[in-house]
Amino acid sequence: MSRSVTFVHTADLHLAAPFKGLCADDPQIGAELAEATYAAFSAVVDTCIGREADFLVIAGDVYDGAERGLRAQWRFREQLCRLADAGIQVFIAHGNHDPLTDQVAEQELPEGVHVFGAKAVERYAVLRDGEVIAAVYGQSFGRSAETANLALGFRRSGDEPLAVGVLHANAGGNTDYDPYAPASLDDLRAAGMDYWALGHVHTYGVLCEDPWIVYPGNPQGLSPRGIGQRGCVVVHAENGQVTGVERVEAARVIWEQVTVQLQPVTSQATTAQPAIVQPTEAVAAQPAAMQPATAQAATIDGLRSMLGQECSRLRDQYGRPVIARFLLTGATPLHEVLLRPGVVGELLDDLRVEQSYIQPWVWIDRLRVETSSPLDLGSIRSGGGFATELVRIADELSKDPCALAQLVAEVTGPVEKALGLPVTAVSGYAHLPEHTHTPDTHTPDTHPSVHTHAVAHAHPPDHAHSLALAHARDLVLSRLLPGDGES
Ligand SMILES: [Mn+2]
Repeated sequence: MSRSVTFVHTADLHLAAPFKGLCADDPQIGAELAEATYAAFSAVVDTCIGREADFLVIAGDVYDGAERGLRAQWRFREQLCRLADAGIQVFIAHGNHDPLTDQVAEQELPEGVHVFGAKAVERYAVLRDGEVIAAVYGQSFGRSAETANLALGFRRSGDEPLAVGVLHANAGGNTDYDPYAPASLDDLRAAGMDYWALGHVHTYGVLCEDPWIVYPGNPQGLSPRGIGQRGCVVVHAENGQVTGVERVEAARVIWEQVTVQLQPVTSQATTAQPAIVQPTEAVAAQPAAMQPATAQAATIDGLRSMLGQECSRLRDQYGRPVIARFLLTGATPLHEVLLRPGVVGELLDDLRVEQSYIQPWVWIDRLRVETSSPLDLGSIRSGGGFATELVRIADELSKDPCALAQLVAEVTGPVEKALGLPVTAVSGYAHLPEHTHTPDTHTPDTHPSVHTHAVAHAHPPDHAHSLALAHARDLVLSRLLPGDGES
C-alpha cells in the first residue's frame, strides 16, 4: 500500500530579532519590520496547514536570544496552537541562539509539540491511523557554544519507513558560520536517516540527496547579507523514499542589493533621459544582486529617476516590501557632483520618502557611491604639460601617506582655524559618500548594525586623505581640460 508523507522543514526563525537602527525615521516601516520574523513563521504555518503536512520540524534558533522574550514565546505558541488545531505535530531541536539551559522559563506547549532534550538523541514515532509512518530523531543544544559533534549520537533504531534527523549543526565545515555541533557529511550519512533537517546556516542548500541533507535557510532574512527570497522546505516522501524538496516563500520583507553601473555619456545621450539596458534573459534568471543595471545618467535628475525605476523593478519582482542597498559604480560625469557634500544624502532622503509611500514599500537602506571620474588619467599621464604634472604629483602623494597628511593639514588647517572649527584636517571628508567597498563582515549569527545614513560614516584618516586628493585632482583637471566637465 502506497504511503505518502509530507512534512515541512524550517529553522532559524530568530523570532524578535532586531532590525535596530534601520528605520528610526520611519515608524511605519519600523513597525512592519518588528513583525517580520513573526509574520514569516506564520507563513510557514500557513504552508503546513495548506499542504496538509503530517508534521513540522524546526531545526533550532526559534528565538533570537537565549533569554527568549516572553512576547516571542507567546507569539510562537499562538502559531503552535494553529498547528495543534490542524492536527499537525511539531518537533523542535534548539540551537545556539536558544539552547535548553536551566534559565529558560518553563512554557506550556500545546499537545503534539515535542521539544528534544539536550542530554541525548530522542526518537518520536509519527503515527497515522495507528500505523507508524515516520520517526523523527533529534537533540537540542544544552549550551550556546556547543562544540561536540552531536550527529555522532544519531542512529536509526526502529523499522520506521521514514527516518528524519533534526539538528542545529555546522555540516561540512562551513567557514562562514560558527563551528557549532560540527559534523562531516560522512558523519551524517552514517546515521541511517532518510532526511537530515538541519539548521544554523541561513541560506538554503541541499548538501546531499542520498540521504537528503538540507538547510532550509531562514524564513525571514535578518541582515543585509540575507538577500533574496527566503522560506521553508516542503518534503515529499513515498514509501519511505524522499521524492523531492520544494521551497516555499515565507519572508515578509526582502533584502536586496543592486549595483547600478553608470556609463560615460555618449554624444547622442546628453539629455536628462537615462537609458537602462535591459538585462538579457540569462542574466534575468539570476538573483537581482547579480544584475548590474547600466545606465547613462547625464544629470542628477536622470540618476534619481533611474534609481526610482530600479525600486519599481524590485517591487514587481518580489511583490512584497524590499530593503535595498544600492551601489553606484562606473566612470561618469556625475562623479564630481556625487562627491559634493550633501548630494548623496539628499538624493537618498528624497528617494526614501517617495519609495516608502508606494505599496509594497521599498526602503533604500544604503546608497554607496563608488563611481570614478570619466577623465582618462592614462592618456593625461602620457600627454605632457601642466595636467600631466598635476597627475604625477597626485600619484606620488598617494604613495606617501605622511606627505599627503601633511599637505592636507597645510591646506585645511588654516581654513578650519579661521572658521573656528577644531583642527582635524579631514573633517570635510568625514561627510563624503562611502567610496571604497568594504564587504559586510561575516557575522551570521549576529545582526550587523544597519546604517541609516549612507553619508554619515567617518573614514580612517589615510582613506579620507586619499579621497581628498582624488577629489582635488579631478576638480582641477575638470576645470583645466576642455570638454570633460559636466554638460
Ligand atoms: Mn541561526
